[in-house]
Order: sequence, then C-alpha cells, then structure tokens
Amino acid sequence: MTTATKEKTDIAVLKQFIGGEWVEGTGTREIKSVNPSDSREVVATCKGASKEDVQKALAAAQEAYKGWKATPAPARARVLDKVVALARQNKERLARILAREEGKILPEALGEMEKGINLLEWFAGEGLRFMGTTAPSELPKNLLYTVREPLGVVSIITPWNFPWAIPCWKIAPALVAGNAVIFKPASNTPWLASELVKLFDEAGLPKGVLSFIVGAGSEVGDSLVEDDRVKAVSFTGSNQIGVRVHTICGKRGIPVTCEMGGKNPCIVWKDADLDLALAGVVKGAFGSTGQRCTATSRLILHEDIADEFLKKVVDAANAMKIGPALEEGIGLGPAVDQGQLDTDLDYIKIARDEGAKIVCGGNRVEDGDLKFGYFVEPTIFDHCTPKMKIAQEEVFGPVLAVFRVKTLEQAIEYANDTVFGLTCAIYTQDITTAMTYMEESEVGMFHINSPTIGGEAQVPFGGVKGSAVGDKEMAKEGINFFSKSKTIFLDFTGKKRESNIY
Ligand code: UN1
Repeated sequence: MTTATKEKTDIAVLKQFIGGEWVEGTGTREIKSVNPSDSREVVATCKGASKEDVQKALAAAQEAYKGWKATPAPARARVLDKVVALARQNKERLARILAREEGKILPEALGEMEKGINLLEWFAGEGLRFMGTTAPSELPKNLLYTVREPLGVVSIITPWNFPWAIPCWKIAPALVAGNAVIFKPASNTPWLASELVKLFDEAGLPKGVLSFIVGAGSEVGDSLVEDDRVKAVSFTGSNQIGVRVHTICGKRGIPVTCEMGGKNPCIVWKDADLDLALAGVVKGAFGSTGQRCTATSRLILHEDIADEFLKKVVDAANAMKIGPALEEGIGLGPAVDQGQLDTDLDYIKIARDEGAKIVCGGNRVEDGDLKFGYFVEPTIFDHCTPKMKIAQEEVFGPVLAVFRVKTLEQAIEYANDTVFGLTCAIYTQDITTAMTYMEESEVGMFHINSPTIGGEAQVPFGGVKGSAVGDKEMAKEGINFFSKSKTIFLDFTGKKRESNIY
C-alpha cells in the first residue's frame, strides 16, 4: 500500500447534530465507516441515533422552523453564500475525505466537490428569485398574485455514491425555501456528510434548522418518513427503498421525490467520431467505478463499426490502472463495500451463465494489498440480448453490456426496453439520427455526443419510468418541490362589488 493511502489514520469520531448541538447517538448500532480501498482502515465511527434522537431532532426542527420561515429568503440565501466560501476553502481536504470514505478516485472526488459547490451557488441565487407571479384579474382594482412558501420540516435521505453533491442539491433548496431539514446520509459515508453539516453550522445557520441523523435505516428511517411533523421527503437511493418511501408518503398525502436506478444506454452510430465516443463510453461506464445512477451500462453499436469500436473500448478498459482512490494515476477505484463487490461479481456470473460473451475483465483484483480493498476489473460483455438480466437490472459497478444492431429502429427499441428511464446518449454526426432518437427516447435526460453521466445545477435532473417518482431536482424544479404557492386576491375597490360572478 502506498503512503498516499496511509497518509492519515486518525479515526474521526462522529456525532449526531440535533437542535444545534453535536451529541452522541443513543441508538443500538455502532456505525463504522471503512476505507473501500483498504478495509483494514476504519476512517470514522459513530454511535447510531435512536428513535428518541429523531424525536428530539423533529421537535427542534419544528420549533426552529418558525424563525427560519420568517427570515427573508435573501437572508436565508446568504447563509448558503457563506457555505460556498467555506466549501471552497476546504475543497482539497473534503475531497480527500470523500476519496478515503467512499473510494472515489481523487480527481473525481474533486469534481464532485465542484459540482456540489455549483449547486450551492445556484440555490443561493434562488434566494433572490424566490418569487411568485402577478396576473391580471377579471375584476377592476383587484391585485391577483402568488407567493411561494416553505412546507415545514422536511426529511432528506441520501445515498453513499455522491455523499457531497446529492446532499448539497437537496439541502440547499430546502433551506433557501425556508424549511427546517432533517438530513440522514447513508451509514457507510457519514463522515463527509457531517463535514457538510459543520459548514452550515459555521456559516451561522440558526440552531435546529438543520439536524443530522446517522443510524440504521431500520432504527431511524421510518420516523423520518412517517412522523406527522415531516411535510415532505426527498430521497435518492435504491428502487426497493424508494418505492417504500413513496408508498408511505403517498398514504400520508405529502410531497415526495425519489431518484432511483438507471440502466442507461449509449448508442454509437456508424458515422460517429469514434475517439469522441470512446472517451464518453469509458467515462460513462467505468467512471466512479460505475457507481452512479447515470452510468452507461448498455452500449448499443451499429454493426458496421461494432468490432472496431469494441476493440478500442476493451483496450482502454484493459489499460485502466486499478488501485487505491488516493494514489496518483489511478483510473478505477474500488467498489464501496463488500456487499457492492459481491453484487458486481454476482452479475458477472449471471451474465456468463446467460451466455453473454465476456471480452474483458470479470474478476476481483487481489494483487498485493489490493486484496484488502473491494476492487473489480472493468468488465465488458459482448453479444448481449435485451431480455438478459445483465441487460435489464442495475449492477452499480463497472460492468458494461454490449448489443449489436443493424437499424436505428432496432437501436431505439433496445434502448427503451427497460423499466428504467433516467438518461441515455447517442454518438453520431448526423442531426437527423440524433433527433429521431431524442424524440423516441424514454428518459429524463438525453445526451448527444456526450456521456450519459452528469447534470448541471441550472437544468432539471431526474428520470422517468422506474427511475423516479415525484418532481425532478435541481433548477427551479428543485426549489419548487420544497415550497408551495399561495394565491392572493386583493380587492382594493373599497366598496361592494356590482357583480358576483367571480
Ligand atoms: C452524475 O451523474 O453526475 O445517484 C450525478 C446517482 C445520481 C447522481 C448522478 N443521483 O448516481
């Protein structure tokens, strides 16, 4: 193991943040955050929260909400401005925590930091634009307008794969809109999440407006969704839990948004710039070790270029340097934990058994100290068919299924043949080919000559079909989810109306 990975071995001891105080959890679970590049290294520990801790956080949030709602939106946004400044000052340090705790290679960890900062900036700006509309009334001397108002206490439940950017894009709009937030990160990446909360505290967010609860989902998760005081839930994670969260919120009649899985296709057409496509496919499929809901997991090739292009992808995959997230020159980091590694290897076996042809990778990497991490080779299966499990189910690892097609109709049919609908891409030089697919695609986000991954603060992020329920995130949609409009009818005639028709 290199010195870079062993650079810092202090174990962070984390606490819950309840009512503006850092306190020890009183739950039964001892949370341990482990370095996925070397599981011998525990990076953080935390005594998990109990149901009572959640009750305290909810009570504090309910109380703090009143003052926060009454704080003008531009003033609320100014707290975010300070968080942006603090995040910039701490960017390197936080990126290293991200790499140690989640296993994201350092250049990608820095990219995630930047993305979170962009989102904080965007939503800080939204504080100055937290506005309604005015409309002409049917009646004389009547002012008809709307204002936006917060919802109350909201729960934010986030996954491990973007432990900085996803909390930023949910917490920032929730706070700017004037809500009080209970934030529960995934229990395998609580350290970076607690660092984000510290920045909000340092930036002067009033006590109780943001609480941080780390604990077993089974112990604390339900109260965050079921308690009467919770007025909306924003969740990103697995389909299984997302559907459950959605069902509970549906029964309670509260707004809910769930970002879930993907099985994102990338079509490379016969007229594509193959080098451009190569870079996009490698980044989309193997970037972040395939652990993003927007990852490219299906590659649909026009048969004329299939052999030539696939060879390029296989060569690039084989050339990727696999190793610890903090080591220089690494192209592919580890899976996040043993469970994810096992899932990756299970799907590789399933695909082999289904008759897909493995053309690269397929194994765990266990050379030297790498055996202490959760490394798996970038893996590609050729000659997949649409009904195979490898073509239908989300792996969340560096595993790519390849299909060969003759016509654009067939490519589009394959691309849409999934329960998911998050994102997709096409590489082509022909605008008609690209836009034909764009019109037919069943996705929330469509990329032309760029990889399936990514998003920008100023445009909506999210999927259709099984990839999402509820509103999209980021952009105006992000802040609209966390607020509701009130319509005001102001009659200033000062006398009885002549007509009663309205
Ligand atoms: C990205 O591709 O940059 O969980 C973001 C996920 C998504 C975020 C992806 N919600 O992977």
